[in-house]
Amino acid sequence: MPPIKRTKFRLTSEQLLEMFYWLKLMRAFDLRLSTLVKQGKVRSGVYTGIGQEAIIVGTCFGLRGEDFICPLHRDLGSFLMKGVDARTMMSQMFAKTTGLSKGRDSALHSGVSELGIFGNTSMLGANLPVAAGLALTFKMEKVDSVVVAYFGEGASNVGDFHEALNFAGVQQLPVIFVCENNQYAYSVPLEKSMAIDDVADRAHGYGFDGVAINGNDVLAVYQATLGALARARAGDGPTLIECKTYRWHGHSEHDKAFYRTDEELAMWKSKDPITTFTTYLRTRTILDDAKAKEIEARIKTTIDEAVEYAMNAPDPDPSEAASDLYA
Ligand SMILES: Cc1ncc(C[n+]2csc(CCOP(=O)(O)OP(=O)(O)O)c2C)c(N)n1
Repeated sequence: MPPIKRTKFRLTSEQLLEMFYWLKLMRAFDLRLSTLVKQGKVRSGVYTGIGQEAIIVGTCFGLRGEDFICPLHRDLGSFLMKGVDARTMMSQMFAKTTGLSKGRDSALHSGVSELGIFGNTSMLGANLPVAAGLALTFKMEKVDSVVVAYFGEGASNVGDFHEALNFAGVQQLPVIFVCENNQYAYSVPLEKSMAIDDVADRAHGYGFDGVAINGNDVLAVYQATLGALARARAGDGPTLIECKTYRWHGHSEHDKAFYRTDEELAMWKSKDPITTFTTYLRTRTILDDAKAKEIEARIKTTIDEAVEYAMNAPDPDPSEAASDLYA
């Protein structure tokens, strides 16, 4: 299997600003949710991806509508990028009828097949064989769509992960396995759950390439994804992209994360993917104060409206609890 190529790409200023917009929107969405949890206004468990935004933006930016994503608990931003309206997403978090699962589910397990979003289940790693199955469908139907499946480094220690990678490697499936390596699986640090440094190395055991990259660099993530997408669309099989990153908040909003040091958090905050990308844009004069203000105002309006909409939306009616069930 040839190693993944360093794909050349050129993005226009508008596209780079669009990436900036998504990064900032995701951060703002998660930060607002975090506040709403503290105010006791959100009914769902909230697992923010603050600090990890570059992974979602870099992997989703080059996707087509027909491509599928299999997001995780921390990946609410991927729903937004795939086309879910912020009001619907916020309603989902408030368990309202206007949410994706109409208030009958915790926030994390919804999907939208028309938008190419496959709903995750609680079992870590269990989304990966499903992603491989989805990719098998694409292969059998001879379409060049791709599946992007997200997982944490913790999930890469469960059997489902290994079965999915093995099957994808044997069948040469159009799937990209994206590891969001944020250093901790709940309170368990990497070195207590893995005897190797890079999750990416695990792909080699299944006959395809794995790359470990800086997950806080949105352009590096985008570049690696482009290479993996090209390979998958050409019928050359899967790729594992391990994105090294860090989650700024606890595992969920109720976790104070006492198992890590302030120094460690400060070190990773100094590698903030948004600050880094902002500097990149400003030094190239793609972003200035006026543009930044305009984007921030647009995001604030979007989030304010989404919260307002969700809070005022109707609660689900108990009589409808069993509708839309398969069995
Ligand atoms: C099979 C399984 N074991 C344990 C859990 C409980 N659990 C939920 S999230 C989590 C930590 C996940 O860590 P990781 O896979 O690295 O993803 P992260 O939360 O860091 O993004 C655990 C242990 C679960 N949901 N499924």
